[in-house]
Amino acid sequence: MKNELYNFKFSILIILILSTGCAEKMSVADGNYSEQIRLNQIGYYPGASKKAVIVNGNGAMDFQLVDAKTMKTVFHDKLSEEMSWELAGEKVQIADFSTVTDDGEYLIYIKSLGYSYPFKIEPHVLKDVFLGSVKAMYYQRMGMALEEKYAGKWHRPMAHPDDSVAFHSSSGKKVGFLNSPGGWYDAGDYNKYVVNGSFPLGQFYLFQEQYPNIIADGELHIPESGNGVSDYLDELKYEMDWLLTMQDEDGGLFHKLTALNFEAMVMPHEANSQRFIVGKGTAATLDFAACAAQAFRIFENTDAIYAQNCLLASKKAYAWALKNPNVEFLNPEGVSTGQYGDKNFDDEWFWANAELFISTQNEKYLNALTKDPFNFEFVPGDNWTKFMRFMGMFTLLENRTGMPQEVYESLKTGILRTADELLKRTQELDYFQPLDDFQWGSNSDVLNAALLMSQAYRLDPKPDYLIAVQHAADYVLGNNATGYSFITGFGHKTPMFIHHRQSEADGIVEPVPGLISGGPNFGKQDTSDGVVYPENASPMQSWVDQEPSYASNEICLNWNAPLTYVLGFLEQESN
Ligand code: 9MR
Repeated sequence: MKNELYNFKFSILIILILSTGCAEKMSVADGNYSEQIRLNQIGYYPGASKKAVIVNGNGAMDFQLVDAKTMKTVFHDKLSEEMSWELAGEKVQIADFSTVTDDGEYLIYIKSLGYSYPFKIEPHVLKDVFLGSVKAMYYQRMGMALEEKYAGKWHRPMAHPDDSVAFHSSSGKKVGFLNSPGGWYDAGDYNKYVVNGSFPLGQFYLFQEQYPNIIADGELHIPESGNGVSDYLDELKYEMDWLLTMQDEDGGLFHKLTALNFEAMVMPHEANSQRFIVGKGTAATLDFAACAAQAFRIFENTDAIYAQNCLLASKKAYAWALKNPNVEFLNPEGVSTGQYGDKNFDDEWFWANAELFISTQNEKYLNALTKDPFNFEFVPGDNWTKFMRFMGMFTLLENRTGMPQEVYESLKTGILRTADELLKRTQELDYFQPLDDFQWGSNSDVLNAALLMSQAYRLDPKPDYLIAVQHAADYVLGNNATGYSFITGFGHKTPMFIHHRQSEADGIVEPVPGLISGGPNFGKQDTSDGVVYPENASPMQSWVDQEPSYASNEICLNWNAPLTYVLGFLEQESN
């Protein structure tokens, strides 16, 4: 990578020395790119819609597309008229180079601004970042050492064995310990939460169900590589194995395994506060029931016994929820880590009923999920409380066996309607993103909206849906009001100071790669902890690359999962 970059810069330098003096061109050789040209910093599929956003172009009228090898202009066109974009507080113009389809590496050049970052046009252009988004889950593993041969410079010692975790009184147990090893760290913190283990795992499963075994055995380079099973399944099983341990004998799920308070910004093996099994509730139990029913279908072909165990566990959880339909989780006194709370369990019931119906074909689940009108409203923010309703719908639409035609039709109509609303937004909004409300984890809302539109594309392959999903990927990869590609290690300007304990404490300059930052958050809840955002930051710019910014620059499982889906979907549908 570094060599490539060096060669690239060197060849530009030679060409520029040979050409007559041009100050802007020299600046590329210095790695001095214009941050006012916003685009997908990785690149575009040949057939994709390709639009860069030019911020404050100083009256610029046109742009050139320059071949990075020859530095010759291969395409030029007019910029769009200047528009005012309120959400970003910017004046912008669009450079549309969709008609360029030849493979290559390019830069955009605008006389008054200089060069954009170089980017590619080629098939499978997002494959590496797609793989990186899954490998990131390996880097989140606990309960095992990350060996250098798999983790490279981010290797680290064994930490958090979680083999005898004390029960907190909120769990309903008074004595004993739970053996609950493994799984992924939720985010920048070292705790694990059943709600936010099941939900992202469900999103990862959705991709596997729709595009099976896209990642081959060996492709992620993880300890299980070479066992004859897709590395994707191996990685997901690491989290599933842990989730199964969080089920109590009566079927209910403990809410989380956590220290009482968030640890200091230290390495995992230095975060040694006592951990507890905390709480037990309906949301965690139903989310687990849904995810474990999905796991039955996902592992059926590779490990039938494991698959059956997952289904049994799912039914047992569902039975507990029937008897305990309203057990809300609230952090007990003395516990201040993530709450992942929810009062309304309709979405969780819907998801569990849908997955159990498809996995068992038992009509009682179908009857339960059709008793209330379907709700198709897409609402951003705290998506671990509500997006799982859509997950249930996607599963129903994907697996039609046994489903009454009218149920199918009504789901299809509803999803397409919501997708059309989101699509309309992408055609109107600042960076072609489907979202104008930027809450905690807004990047995942952008990606979940894209995931929904990708389901619409599977139901009705209108090119506009694919374009909108592509634009959501462009958004998180750099075509946004911050000018950052939000995925660590992928792009030219990426977050270097994510709120992630290992990345902060490991002494390595680059953060752990493949993790998506939460993104702009107009709530800026961390200002009370001293985080300073740019003065008068617009909603889309309420993001800072600062380690203390847990409200804008943390990473999280349920943010990476839709990233993986969207990138994987594009890899499958755009090539
Ligand atoms: O993603 C969660 C966000 O929607 C909430 O507004 C926020 C505050 O409750 O919590 C976020 O989840 C955090 C979790 O509680 C603990 N691990 C890190 C998560 C990401 O910030």
